[in-house]
Amino acid sequence: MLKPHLKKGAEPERIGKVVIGTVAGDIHDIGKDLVVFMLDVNGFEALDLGIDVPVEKFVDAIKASGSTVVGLSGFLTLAFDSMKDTIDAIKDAGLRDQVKIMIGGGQINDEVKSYVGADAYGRDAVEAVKLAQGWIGG
Ligand code: B12
Repeated sequence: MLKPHLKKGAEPERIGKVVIGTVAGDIHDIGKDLVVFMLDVNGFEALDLGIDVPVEKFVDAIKASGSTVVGLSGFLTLAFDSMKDTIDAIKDAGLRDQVKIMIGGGQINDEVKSYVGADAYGRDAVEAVKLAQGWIGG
């Protein structure tokens, strides 16, 4: 009974929340998990939605958490369109102005960033942390 409370009390204050997941149709999560780990140890609350994440799940998580940063991961070329669909759904939900969106994964580059309409592309987990710090602080 006491332990959860003690643990909660010992939790350091989090800098901000980042909703993150591997986009629909893609199950690669090794790279994403490294990003989640690095965000976590650098003081962010990473809300990990897992793999093959449907667009509505991203939208719902942003609404529920009030998160201001979103991370989309994908390793397949088909992930480009899933990322675009996800960002379009975020726009359609009227949430695009309240979030910064970073993307990353094996085949991702700046050209893909422009195609999908993200704010930034991060090459690795360290860059993901730097992007989140630039947008949220910390
Ligand atoms: C491991 C792997 C798998 C594993 C995945 C295990 C897992 N739990 O993730 C398994 C065996 C399951 C797998 C399955 C498949 N795979 Co695979 N897989 C790979 C492989 C070998 C490595 C990918 C990887 O995890 N790298 C390790 C991480 C650490 O790499 P990293 O890029 O350095 O990660 C950093 C960045 O990407 C960045 N990052 C990642 N996410 C994010 C997010 C944000 C927001 C930011 C900022 C940064 C960021 O930070 C990470 C950490 O520093 C690649 C080939 C390759 N060499 O890349 C193929 C590869 C990605 N797979 C491929 C394919 C085709 C498949 C399958 C479709 C195969 C099949 N026919 O079934 C299926 C996928 C099914 C599906 N629906 O997703 C192709 C994709 C080709 C393409 N053009 O689409 C590749 C490129 C292999 C190839 N050359 O053909 N795969």
